[in-house]
Amino acid sequence: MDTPAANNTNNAGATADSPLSRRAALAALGAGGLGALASAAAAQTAQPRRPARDDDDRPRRMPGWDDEKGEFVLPDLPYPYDALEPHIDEQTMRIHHQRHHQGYVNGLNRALKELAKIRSGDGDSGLIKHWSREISFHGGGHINHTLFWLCMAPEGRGGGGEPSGMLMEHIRRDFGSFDAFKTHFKAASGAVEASGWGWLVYDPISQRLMVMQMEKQQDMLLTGCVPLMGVDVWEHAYYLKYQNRRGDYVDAFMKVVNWPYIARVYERARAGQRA
Ligand code: MN3
Repeated sequence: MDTPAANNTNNAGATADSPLSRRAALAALGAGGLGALASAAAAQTAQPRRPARDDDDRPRRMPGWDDEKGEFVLPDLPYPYDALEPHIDEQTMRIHHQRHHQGYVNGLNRALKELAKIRSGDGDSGLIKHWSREISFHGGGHINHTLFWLCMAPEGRGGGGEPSGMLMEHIRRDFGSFDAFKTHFKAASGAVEASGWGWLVYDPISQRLMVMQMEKQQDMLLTGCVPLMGVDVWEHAYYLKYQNRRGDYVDAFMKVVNWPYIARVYERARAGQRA
């Protein structure tokens, strides 16, 4: 199976201060929402790195989009379906990825096609609002899940443990301690009403880390914040194994968090802020 990393042979490998990374990060910070999430996903393409080149302004590739087809696509997982066992079970991962995430990809592509039809005069312009909402919902689903898979790694092989370096320093600065952050994150994620997400985000105005809730796939996230780490707390993400014990599932998620990846996303977000 191709991994997203293997598909991303055209990543720029730019340093934090190169023109390309500044542009990408600025675009993300300016766009907020889907754009910010997309940029965060692009940060994972920094592997493998090539030396930065000033004239290298080729577009950064990221999982979830097929340039040739001009469509969003389901990205491969960067690990096998059973790799997060026993914390996240294989059946949940398979259904979540192949059914739920694929559904959002399909819904997003459909909405974009319907809007293109309307623009060409071959559609019902009264449905622009409907299809725009579909983009927010399914686009949110696509980007959130693309990031979610990248936020995790098998325990002991990139997943679990604690962050290090600047990310850890700033978690301690902004939450008091890593334990206090975990308690806050678990409580916020556990308290999302109905279906939604818990996120660790970087706020570019205060230049601080924050924990936020997201309802559904797209509501309540502060515009301009860069999502760093998200946990899906829709029931489809945990019900087969954890039933109604959402807190146990969030604890399990913390055992497979890919902190090195999240630290790279954070570096990129901060580089954009300095530019
Ligand atoms: Mn989901």
